[in-house]
Amino acid sequence: MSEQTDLPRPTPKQLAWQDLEFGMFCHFGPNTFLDQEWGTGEEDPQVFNPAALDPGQWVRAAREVGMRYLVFTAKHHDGFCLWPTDTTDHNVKSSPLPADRRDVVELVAAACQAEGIKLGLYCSPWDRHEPSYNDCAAYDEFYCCQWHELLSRYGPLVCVWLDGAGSQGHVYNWERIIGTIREAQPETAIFNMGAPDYRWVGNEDGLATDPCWNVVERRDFDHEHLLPEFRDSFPHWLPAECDARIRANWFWHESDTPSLKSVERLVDMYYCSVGRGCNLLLNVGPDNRGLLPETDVDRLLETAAELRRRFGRPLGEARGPAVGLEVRFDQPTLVNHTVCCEDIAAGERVRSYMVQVLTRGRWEGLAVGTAMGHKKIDRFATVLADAVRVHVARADGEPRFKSLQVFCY
Ligand code: FUL
Repeated sequence: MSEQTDLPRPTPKQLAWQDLEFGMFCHFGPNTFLDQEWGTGEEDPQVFNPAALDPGQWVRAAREVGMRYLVFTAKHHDGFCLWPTDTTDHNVKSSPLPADRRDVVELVAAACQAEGIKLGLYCSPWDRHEPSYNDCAAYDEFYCCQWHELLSRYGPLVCVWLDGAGSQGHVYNWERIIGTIREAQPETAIFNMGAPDYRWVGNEDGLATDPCWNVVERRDFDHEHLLPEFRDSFPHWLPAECDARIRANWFWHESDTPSLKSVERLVDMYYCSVGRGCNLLLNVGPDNRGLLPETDVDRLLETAAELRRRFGRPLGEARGPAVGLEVRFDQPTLVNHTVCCEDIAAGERVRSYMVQVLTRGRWEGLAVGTAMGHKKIDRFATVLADAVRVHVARADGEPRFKSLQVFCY
């Protein structure tokens, strides 16, 4: 294995975003009150009337289940703005909410600040209400003004979510839009469009492929371009986020409570996203009261309890950066999970590895993998081990580890 220094590396902003790992997505707006997912833009702002609106309840739930960021739909495709924007009348000022409760983005930002959760905002490029949408240059101006307001009024945003849906055929001046965002908040991480800092994983089911490499061939792809097969020479660091729904839909619907995913399904989703080195952004839609449904909060708490049961306390831990990380036990110990983390600040170097256990005097392989990256969870049949180690079979340069943790549940 030769030392190599020209591998793509994450920027500090990307590293910080990857460390967030798990976040809550909240889709909320007129759709919540109309039993629909994609508003036409014709909705009467009077329908937006959450009588018990309390973003503090959303954010507390996020914190209690170990989420570290929350992405909120400041504007969805229907063009209705959940902050008192100066760019259009189609906003919360025209809703029945009392004057001091109208700036929903402000309420969410304050709740995040109080609970120590990072805030991200979604503001849909595709806008079905705004008449200037048909004039690309005029709409660029309008859309940049919206981002300018969002980035200057609500404190630091950890990310901005640029959704590609619905924009087919529309030409955006991405250079200008991205420039506006970067000028207002250079530290915010941009999702997927224009010149992104992180990318969409390619489905809405919380499933990353295994492997899901952090490096890609091009940064300028959008959700229509699937990634080609990985090559060592790929030049760009662009980690992936798995966005997924706790129910069948993004917005709350009275009728879709039965679609609430089981703890088993949500835990599995965690393995297939965070456990494959990606972030998981799990949507929980506030209901028409303006609260997360109790059923959904309970399901989240049960899921978090199960994750804590599995990963709360390692039986043993070895810290990097040495090659050949190894955990030794004082006495034979039952194990069935490992969590390996590369020190990705130095790039993604591991190309192939094996998890081995020392059992009755012999090293045996129990799991093999290719990408390790930010975090890799491997599970295997329970075995009695005297030691557990990671053997790197192939790497680009000297691998640098952060940690190897061993678990059993
Ligand atoms: C999609 C949108 O069309 C959905 O409504 C939702 O916002 C999801 C996160 O992204 O592209």
